[in-house]
Amino acid sequence: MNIRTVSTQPFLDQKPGTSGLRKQVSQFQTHHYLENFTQSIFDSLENCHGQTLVLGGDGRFYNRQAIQIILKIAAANGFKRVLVGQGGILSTPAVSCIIRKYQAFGGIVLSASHNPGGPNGDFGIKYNISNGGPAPEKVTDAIYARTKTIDAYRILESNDLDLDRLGTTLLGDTTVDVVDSVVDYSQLMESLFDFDRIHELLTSGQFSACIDSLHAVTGPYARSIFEQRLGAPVGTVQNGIPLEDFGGGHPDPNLVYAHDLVDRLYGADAPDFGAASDGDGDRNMILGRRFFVTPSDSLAVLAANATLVPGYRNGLAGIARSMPTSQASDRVARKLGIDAYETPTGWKFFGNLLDVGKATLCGEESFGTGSNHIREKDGLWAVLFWLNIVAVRQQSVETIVQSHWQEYGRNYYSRHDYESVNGERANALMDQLQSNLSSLSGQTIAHYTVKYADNFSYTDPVDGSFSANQGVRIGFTDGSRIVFRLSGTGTQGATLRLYLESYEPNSNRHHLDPQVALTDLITIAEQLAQIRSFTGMDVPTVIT
Ligand code: G16
Repeated sequence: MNIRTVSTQPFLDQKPGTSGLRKQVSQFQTHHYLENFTQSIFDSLENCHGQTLVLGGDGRFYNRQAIQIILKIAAANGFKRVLVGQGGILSTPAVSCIIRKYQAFGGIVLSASHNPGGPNGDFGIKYNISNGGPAPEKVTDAIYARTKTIDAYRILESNDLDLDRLGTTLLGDTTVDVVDSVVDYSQLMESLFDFDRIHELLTSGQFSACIDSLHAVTGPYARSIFEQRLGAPVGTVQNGIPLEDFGGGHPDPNLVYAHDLVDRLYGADAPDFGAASDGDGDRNMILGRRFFVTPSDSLAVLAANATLVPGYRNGLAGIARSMPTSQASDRVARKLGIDAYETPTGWKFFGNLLDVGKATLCGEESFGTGSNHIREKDGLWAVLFWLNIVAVRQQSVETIVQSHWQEYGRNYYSRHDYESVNGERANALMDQLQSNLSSLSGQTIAHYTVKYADNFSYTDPVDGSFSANQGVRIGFTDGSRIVFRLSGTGTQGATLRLYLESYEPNSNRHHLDPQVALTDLITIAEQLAQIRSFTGMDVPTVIT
């Protein structure tokens, strides 16, 4: 066995963001760049000698090359076994599922999630710990610290492995198992949902669905689960073949980027149900016929209906949401008499709550929903959850959401993104907001009175870890909110996110377009933050 120690120099831009390290492909292709980061991960783990690692990615450009490199570094660092998805393909939820099922030490997911792919697109790498979830900040901080001092990495000299053939090979002293990408995940789904009922629904001839994989990782999972196992007609899954550049698209399941699906669901002869997922399969968007379910509402509806689903029949321990996510799920928690948690943005903050059984369902406004079945958000899980509810209630998506609003009131919600803003200007906007916060409390703006104005911080109730500067929030006495934060997942310039929420108890006023219902808050946000002048943009890039 020939292990080479290669001298290297640190790169100073390897700080993991909201979800791992994301950069343009060209940056990852820089000599030693991926190698440095991978070695830094392994150096910051307690002892990876003799351990099992799970490895896979969303199939984007550079996935296969990166896997070959990581396999050789893992072998040189003494891992006993690596489970790698066939063809290098594993969705983020599947990695989480496999880590837990096989009690692996951790896993590496190669993805830049919803960011575009291809040679000119983005690439990413993130490390997940033994609970199957994203590494918490103390681990990512340690990785980052190591990237700043690294001077060598170890790599096995060996030929590339055949990633397409299932089976076991030896790489130095490391056993590499190329595993089926879908089967473990699909078994887990079958253990949670009423597959017989969903099968009945999908084969009844009375109900049609369209699942859009956006040429990203969920294609093989969705075809296997919905078309082969659950009997949906072939063609129910569209854009189901993972492509290295996602067919030139932007694998982000929202109303702007999943336009093929949106056109179908809002067109003539629209199907009853539509769903899309993102690059690595952890996000979801749910649509009814000519009806969009906001991710915040989706979490609330799933929570309110959870006992209709076998895996959640015994009820929920608690519901957690990220701070900018609407408060709709808090109302459900209150009614159910269970705890509601508010965490910073980033799935990693749910890990402890799930591990100790404080929360069962979690969700984020950024099209992420999930539960304690794994430690990542899970796109196809959310689709199955919705189909299970529809199958039991025998009602349309729209009727289910509207009756939810009737019972709980409607939390009007929208997010405005300003992408590719000059980084300095974006920071200046946030600084200016921050410096005015203390004077805002008690002020009346238009007909809103400010109840609190602060920069959100969070103390983890399980391990006491503290996270500051998680977003500026301005809350009003009627429960409305405006939140500002800078995204931690972009790769070019800064992305300003503006989150808007108002509460409407009166069901006669539940039919408004959210942009209309939120007009006053949009005006106040502009007044407070001077978005136009700081960003130089008159309108947001994306509104969801
Ligand atoms: C990641 C995180 C999510 C977060 C989202 C948006 O999702 O896992 O928890 O909500 O980014 O983060 P930001 O607002 O900082 O861009 P994904 O699907 O990109 O891994």
